[in-house]
Amino acid sequence: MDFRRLTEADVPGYLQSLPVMHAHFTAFDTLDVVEVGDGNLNYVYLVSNRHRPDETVVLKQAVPYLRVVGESWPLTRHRMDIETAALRHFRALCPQHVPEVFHADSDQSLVVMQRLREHRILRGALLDGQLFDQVAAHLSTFMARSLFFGSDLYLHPDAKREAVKRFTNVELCKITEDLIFTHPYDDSPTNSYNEALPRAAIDRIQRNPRVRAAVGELKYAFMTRAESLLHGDLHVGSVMVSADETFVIDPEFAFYGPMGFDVGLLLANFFLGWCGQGARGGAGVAASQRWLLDTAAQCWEEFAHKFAALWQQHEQDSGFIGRDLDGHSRQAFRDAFMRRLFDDSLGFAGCEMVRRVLGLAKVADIAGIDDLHARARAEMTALRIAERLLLERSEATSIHQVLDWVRA
Ligand code: SR1
Ligand code: MG
Repeated sequence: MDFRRLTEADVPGYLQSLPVMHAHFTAFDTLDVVEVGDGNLNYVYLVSNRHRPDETVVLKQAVPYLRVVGESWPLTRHRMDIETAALRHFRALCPQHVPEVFHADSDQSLVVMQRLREHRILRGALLDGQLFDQVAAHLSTFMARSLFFGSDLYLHPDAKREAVKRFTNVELCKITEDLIFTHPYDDSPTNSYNEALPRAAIDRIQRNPRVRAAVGELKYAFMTRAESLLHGDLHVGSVMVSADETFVIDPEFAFYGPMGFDVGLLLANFFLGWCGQGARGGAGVAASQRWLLDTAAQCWEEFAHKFAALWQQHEQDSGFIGRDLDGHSRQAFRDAFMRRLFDDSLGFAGCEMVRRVLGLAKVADIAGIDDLHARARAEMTALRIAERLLLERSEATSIHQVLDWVRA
């Protein structure tokens, strides 16, 4: 069937035409549909039976252009096939942290999935001052399992190469290459700057040869190092939370890339939240900022621990380096690997922080600050932290040292 963008009015009829939806809804003429897509790419409909609120799903549809820009930025709808495949893949690895897919329609570039009724987008919840005990434990599990089981440390090389092919995500990787690694470092027309942000602060990043070299190195790693299947956009807007549960959503940017990219984006978003909270001030700021840094540290430490544990547990099966002649070579390889992963994560965190200040897609934590001078203070702090992450990452001996850089 030819592609057609569904409107709110079309959704009940579309769902009724799907046999699988009859197990979810007892009626289709009492469905309420609300479009809530506040993301940059797609349309997202929340559907619920007004007489039975527990009968509810989410329908997400890709359009052949970038929604945030409009039809002048065409984009194939292939991203929805990637997103559906990634949701299914991650769900199989972490059913407690990824929503279930009920139906996928490649022709219409849409997916119908589990609605997380009790959950909120983590970024918004944090901005409202909510704090969550389990987030680091849950996200570190998600990252450890997704990054380990997608990698050559676990998969047979043939299966890994097939997976790299399957998850080749040409257009969305290009968006990331441009928006994260290229445009923020030049006066690109896609950039936008807070008018109160001093030009010197922008130049300090854009005209710094060492920063540009560091970012070049990270961009090259992003483009060439197919280590594992990444979520590809793992910021706090891609996480939904309740008091007890954490779900990772929106993996349309999934592709085979360097593991530190996922870890780094997540760390960066906690740091950006810290910068924003500091500039906003007000009651509860100290607790929120403490939570953000504790959560960042816990995410890294628990991730590293869980990832290494999975590796050890599966080492006999994969025999990645063959015989361990002196009894230490496997551990030596693992230690060097984890060190590099930490280094990469910090570098990618730096790139994410720069692009959220200078580039096209901002974060509400900072861009939502109405007082432009207060916003500029947050932006300058973020750029200062980012510069350090980019230039000094290989000198950091622990995540706690990095937190000192954030607080400095
Ligand atoms: C134009 S797309 C901008 C950003 O939105 C997504 O969430 C990704 O972060 C992308 O870079
Ligand atoms: Mg998204």
